[in-house]
Amino acid sequence: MHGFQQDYQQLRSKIMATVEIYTKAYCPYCVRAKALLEQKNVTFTEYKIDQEPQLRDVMIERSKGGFTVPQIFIDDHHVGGCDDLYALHARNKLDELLNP
Ligand SMILES: N[C@@H](CCC(=O)N[C@@H](CS)C(=O)NCC(=O)O)C(=O)O
Repeated sequence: MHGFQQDYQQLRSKIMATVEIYTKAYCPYCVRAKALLEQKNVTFTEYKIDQEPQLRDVMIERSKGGFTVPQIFIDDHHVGGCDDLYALHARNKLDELLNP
């Protein structure tokens, strides 16, 4: 990575929340959740539990039993699934979580 790109990423990671999403392929709810994050220009880490099955246990543990995908975390706070993400957005609460 070039110097300015690295500076940009470091600055961005200080400003923006850390967003993590557990997904699997052929999951319309995952596509929908990622579309909203992308629309908001959010950089996120995606854990593909079908490609790395051991991550499924981590997901269930972190989401206190949530076994459907997606499971979304913002700054380690468990948001829930796709519907929960859109519900936050509808209540204008998502931006404040994304830009703490
Ligand atoms: N209300 C949930 C629905 C999520 C859901 O039903 N996901 C499906 C895949 S698209 C799922 O995980 N089904 C159970 C499974 O595949 O084990 C949400 O908004 O995230």
